[in-house]
Amino acid sequence: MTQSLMAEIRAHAPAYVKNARLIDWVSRMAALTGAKAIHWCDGSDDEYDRLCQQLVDAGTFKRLNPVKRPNSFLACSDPSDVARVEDRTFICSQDKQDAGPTNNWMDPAEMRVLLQTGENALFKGAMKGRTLYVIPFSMGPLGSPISHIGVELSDSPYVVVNMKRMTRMGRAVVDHLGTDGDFVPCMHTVGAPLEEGQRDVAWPCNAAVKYIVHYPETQEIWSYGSGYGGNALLGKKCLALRIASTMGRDQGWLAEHMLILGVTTPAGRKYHVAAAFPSACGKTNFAMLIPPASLGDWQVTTIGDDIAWIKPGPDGRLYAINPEAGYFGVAPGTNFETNPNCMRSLERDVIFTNVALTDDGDVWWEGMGPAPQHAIDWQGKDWTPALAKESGAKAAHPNARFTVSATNNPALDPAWDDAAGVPIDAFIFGGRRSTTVPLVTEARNWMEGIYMGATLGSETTAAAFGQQGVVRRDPFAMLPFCGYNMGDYFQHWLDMEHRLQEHASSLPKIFCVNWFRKGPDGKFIWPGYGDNARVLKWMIERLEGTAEGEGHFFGISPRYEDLDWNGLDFSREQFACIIDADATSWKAELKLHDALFDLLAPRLPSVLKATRQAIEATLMG
Ligand code: SAT
Ligand code: MN
Repeated sequence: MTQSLMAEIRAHAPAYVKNARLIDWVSRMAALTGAKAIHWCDGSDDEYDRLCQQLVDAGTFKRLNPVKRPNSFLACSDPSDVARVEDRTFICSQDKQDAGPTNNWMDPAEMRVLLQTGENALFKGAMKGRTLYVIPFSMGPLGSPISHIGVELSDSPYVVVNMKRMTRMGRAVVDHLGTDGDFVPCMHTVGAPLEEGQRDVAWPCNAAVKYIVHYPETQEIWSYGSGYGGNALLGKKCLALRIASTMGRDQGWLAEHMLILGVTTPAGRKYHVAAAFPSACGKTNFAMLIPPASLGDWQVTTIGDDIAWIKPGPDGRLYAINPEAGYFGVAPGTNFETNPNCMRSLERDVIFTNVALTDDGDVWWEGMGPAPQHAIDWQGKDWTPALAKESGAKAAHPNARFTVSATNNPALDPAWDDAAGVPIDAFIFGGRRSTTVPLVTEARNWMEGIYMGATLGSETTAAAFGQQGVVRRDPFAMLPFCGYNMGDYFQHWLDMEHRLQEHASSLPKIFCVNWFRKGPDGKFIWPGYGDNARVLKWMIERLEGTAEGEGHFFGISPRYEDLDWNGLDFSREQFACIIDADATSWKAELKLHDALFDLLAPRLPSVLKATRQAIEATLMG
């Protein structure tokens, strides 16, 4: 870095930027990437509007019909860039064992050569012909003791406008940083430099080369080649989960792939529940659910739909914040029956990605409602119901998303932005399992609950690139998001029990659920969605000590008479099909647990193995 370039960048930084480390880093990154200009994002609505218009002019965005969908846009990505790329995601810790067998690892020094310092380093000249956007953001309420600040440098204006919706972004964050405040540097390029006179494409990315890289020890993120979702909005999975999980390990707190919801009982008592489900398993739907009126006056409010940062408070309870400020949710399957609150959130000020465009300038996706006679699909081709029938062509990509501010959600909890967080009363672990796992089971103690989280399995979905519908172990729904060795992560959760018990207060209860059991006809048996409130009600009554259940080999599940069936026609026989845990399938299931435990063996806490043996012994008995 030459003195003169440094001075030039300092001159271009707005006067309010006083953080020397930030200015120095931006200068070095501008030089490395060869960006043609630097834009310091102030996070204003005005800036958002200007960038959206710029994206419209560039062909990345289509402005939707302002009467039907005010101030909303549709972006369609390159077909090579539609989901997170787990096989291109790396945890570059010094010691390979610290990344563990469930993460891709590369030596940090080697990775730096590849990305930054080598002769053909990928970031060298990567932003040629493009503007480098400086995106300061806070994960969590600005100034909360649970929050952390990041700064993303990106050559994608699409990223900027998404970060505006998803985080607290802009000048206030830089003001908060002051002269020497700390931040996590997040470097991002779409990896598509523009030569002099070269025309840009609507969705620049690098179809061939992608790297999503984390250095946990130095707390840095480097992302190359993708403009999509968790690959590019670096505050989300990269910072709020992979980097934050290592901070949590070192500092005694938890960064989790969990929604947070508030439940208010008819008697007016308020509880908070955090629930881990893998990507695209309905976290957003659960976080916004509307209990059926037939249950009485139960209310569910949303604190977060994807990520929870959870810290022990001085009273020994766990307090959670949602580090995000918006939702990046799956569109397909969302409709006024499955998630009315979500549909209302999507009425205005939305960025849609990879859904279909209707002839009247609105959006449509599979499972939204009646299909239009004609639409333009997410790849820009003509789509009709007849064509779909013939070829199975989807109008929207199965991982199509909406980006929207949390404040659009009519069920937003009044405490969603509370810097102190909300006290957690229960944890829920759930996966997408068509067999084996019962509708709901309560762990009898912390250990049993940790076992449920650790052995969570789910059938894969379109949220990640790769084969869909196969069961994979997804411990705590964190497999793609844990920034360190999964065995150490289990130990960290186990240690939490002692940390909290020092304060002699009650630990949250732990439950495991499965909404996705299928009958012999291949159809889901449980109605799900709003009716999941019946299960939630049982859990809350268990907390209050007013509901019964029946113990079995890995916990306590409700009997038919323990759930509230008011307003739902669901037979004893149907219930038997989704609550049973039969010995034969569980012996096979335990073998799958073994496969995970063997993989993690060098650092697997021995109590997990012992719990597994105890379950088997009861099964055999
Ligand atoms: O693309 S994201 O990683 O943000 C979505 C998800 O997988 O949950
Ligand atoms: Mn997620």
